[in-house]
Amino acid sequence: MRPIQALRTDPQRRRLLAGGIGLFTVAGLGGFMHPAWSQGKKLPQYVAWKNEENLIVHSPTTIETRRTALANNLLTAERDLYIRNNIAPPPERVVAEVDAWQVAFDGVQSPRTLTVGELKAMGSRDLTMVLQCSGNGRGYFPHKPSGTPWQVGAAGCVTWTGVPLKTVVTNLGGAAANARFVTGTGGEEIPPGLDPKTVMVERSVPLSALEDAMLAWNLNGNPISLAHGGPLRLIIPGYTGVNNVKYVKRVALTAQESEAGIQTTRYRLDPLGSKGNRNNPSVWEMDVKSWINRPDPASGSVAQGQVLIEGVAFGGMTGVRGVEVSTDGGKTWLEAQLIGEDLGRYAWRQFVRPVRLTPGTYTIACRATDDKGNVQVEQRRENEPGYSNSSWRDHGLTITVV
Ligand SMILES: Nc1nc2c(c(=O)[nH]1)N[C@H]1C(S)=C(S)[C@@H](COP(=O)(O)O)O[C@H]1N2
Ligand SMILES: [Mo]
Repeated sequence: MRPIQALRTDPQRRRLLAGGIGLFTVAGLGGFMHPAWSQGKKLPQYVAWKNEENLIVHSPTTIETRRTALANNLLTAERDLYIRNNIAPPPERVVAEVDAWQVAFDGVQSPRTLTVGELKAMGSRDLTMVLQCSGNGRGYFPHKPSGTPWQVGAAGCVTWTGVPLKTVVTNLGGAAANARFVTGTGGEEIPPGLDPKTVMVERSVPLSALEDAMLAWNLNGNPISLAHGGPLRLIIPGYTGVNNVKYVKRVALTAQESEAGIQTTRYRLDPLGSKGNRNNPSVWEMDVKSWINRPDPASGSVAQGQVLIEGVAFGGMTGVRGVEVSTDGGKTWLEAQLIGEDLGRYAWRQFVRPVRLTPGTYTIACRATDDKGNVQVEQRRENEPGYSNSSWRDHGLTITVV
């Protein structure tokens, strides 16, 4: 009934996994990389259960989903979902005992620690949303920022099951009077000898995010794998990937933002050529964005005649109202049709537009409009680390029709 789960608890896989975790070694502030990693394209062993043919392995801790895999399904299977880890995750055994995982709650009237078992008793709901790395689309920045050159596949659309954070906060007497942020702390062990602030994954988001935030134990109906943040993940719908803290061990409603480097100097929209600075805007809410998944130029040329242009579109904090498609690099636009189920405002929609194409070279593009009427931007917002690229021009594709 749950083939993925069966695979996950397979003893052989566990052994492989133990070997895989050993791959993580410290590489300074940049994160964790296998020193001898070359673009081997092989899945690292801790995620050997993933669908290799649907993935692009940039490094053992940065794995991207192929366009074609995103095109095939509305929801992204966990086996196809991208991976981005900053430091080595907690030991695999923590996902064998989901209900025993503990989370400390602070910045509430009655601070206390609760187990996942106790959280499950508070109720649950499903929420479908786009999970997208802040750096998705970084590969299109001409200044070649440091960091993974993701194109479109550092993103997926998945369903989480968990308890609304608001319910937990209410059960703990409500927010502390001075609360302005929701701060989540990842459960990774900090390697000895390192300053925790430089490596810990602790993110703060504005308190308004409490409205739809949740603490999730299931992904697409199964317990979340360790790779994706099991036993428990803090979900901040509409916010970029980094704000969705995996293996969350502490949730605090705080007066100040976290002092962790991942909050203060990283994930900031720093001007080109400048260093990370806490006075620059933090990467939080996602903008309206869309891209084409098919035709995929990586799959070769396209046969003349009717061509279906397919893709996905999402609004970030709202749903999408429509998508337009261009076959002439954005000079003229055609209305596309939204297809498939509407799984709520945080989910993406698939779209399709049939066009007739004769042999030649075409620049195809798409641009979405969200429910509030915001149109996807034409130009990227330049920033040194290469975050938040929603530019429809950058996401255009050149296809050859024969
Ligand atoms: N605890 C913890 N949470 C984390 C991270 C991490 O390294 N540790 N990476 C963040 C980043 S940058 C992204 S894009 C997403 C990736 O989620 P995924 O690997 O499940 O796709 O998790 C976020 N949450
Ligand atoms: Mo990310």
